[in-house]
Amino acid sequence: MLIKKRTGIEIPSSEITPQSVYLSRRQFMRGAALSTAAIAAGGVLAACSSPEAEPGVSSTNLATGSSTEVGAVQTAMPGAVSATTDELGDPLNSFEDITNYNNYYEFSTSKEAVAPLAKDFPTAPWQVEVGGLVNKPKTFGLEDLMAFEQEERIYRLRCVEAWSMVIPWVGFPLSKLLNEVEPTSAAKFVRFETIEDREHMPGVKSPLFPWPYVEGLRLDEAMNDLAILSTGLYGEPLLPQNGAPIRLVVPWKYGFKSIKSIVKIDLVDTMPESLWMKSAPNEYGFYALVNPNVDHPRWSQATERRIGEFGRRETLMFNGYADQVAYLYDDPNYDTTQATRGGK
Ligand SMILES: Nc1nc2c(c(=O)[nH]1)N[C@H]1C(S)=C(S)[C@@H](COP(=O)(O)O)O[C@H]1N2
Ligand SMILES: [Mo]
Repeated sequence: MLIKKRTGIEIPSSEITPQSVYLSRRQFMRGAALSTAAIAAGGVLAACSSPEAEPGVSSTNLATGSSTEVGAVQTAMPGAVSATTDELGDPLNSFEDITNYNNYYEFSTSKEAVAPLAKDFPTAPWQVEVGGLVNKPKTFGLEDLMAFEQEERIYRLRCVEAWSMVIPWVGFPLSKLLNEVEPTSAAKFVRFETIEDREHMPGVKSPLFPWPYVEGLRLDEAMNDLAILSTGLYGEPLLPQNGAPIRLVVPWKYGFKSIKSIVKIDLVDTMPESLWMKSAPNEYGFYALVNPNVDHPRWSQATERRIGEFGRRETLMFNGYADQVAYLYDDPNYDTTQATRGGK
């Protein structure tokens, strides 16, 4: 995985309206993106914020040191990222794919319908209430979330439906937010909740699902550096279809764990029951670890379709992040078969 630090801006929260927070944020993202791209190319790559790729301009992947032709990659905004591939050498998915092929059941169960339906979803002002078993409960506004140093993280996203993408997220480690509220020793799990906005989300009228969307992590999983809260992608603020203004990204687990548009985070002592555990406990479990050896009851998980590619590729254990996360599941009594689907 590529981790590139970016410097955060400090906006005095008392002096700004939510709208200006958003605008400052856009400017920040663009500025940060440009300087990162210039560094990535060793000064060779001209800063470019246009959505068109510049054919033949080379950029260096900081993780692997390998060079790639920007023009050969489908990136919509090459100037806004520090690399054109993930650390395995696979190209980033295009901005177009990432923002038009979405799972977000609050809007629609059709992936292509989400973006147009979510277009006017209001993402500012926004608050995330963090509480439960903590010493310092706090409600974070957008400006508080943007005050965390924003980093670029290029991660694979593997959906349980067996498709995948490589996405250049912008965000910050979840651990930073959790440390700020100081979980007590009784806290064992983190429970996340998505907004339930009946006015703007046509899908929540569906009685088929137990809204709101809820997900959870064990506290030690949540503290792992790979778990981030994302505020953007391709150097731009998140669009509503990707979970604006703030969503979780846990790349070693199936995509449904990466809950969107979070309004509530609670530290709890028992395993939270997610929307998917309630709706289909035999198919979707709490851990949901990406595991090519454990099939979904209705399809194989051995391979996946990378969006934008022909054919299929092999699915990697923990989605290719075993070195960073395998220790979390070392317990000899731990049953990864169960962990991948239902149960503990
Ligand atoms: N609130 C909410 N979060 C959600 C979902 C959803 O329907 N509602 N879908 C999940 C699934 S199944 C996947 S694969 C990812 C997709 O994220 P993306 O659309 O940004 O690629 O979001 C996850 N987070
Ligand atoms: Mo998914």
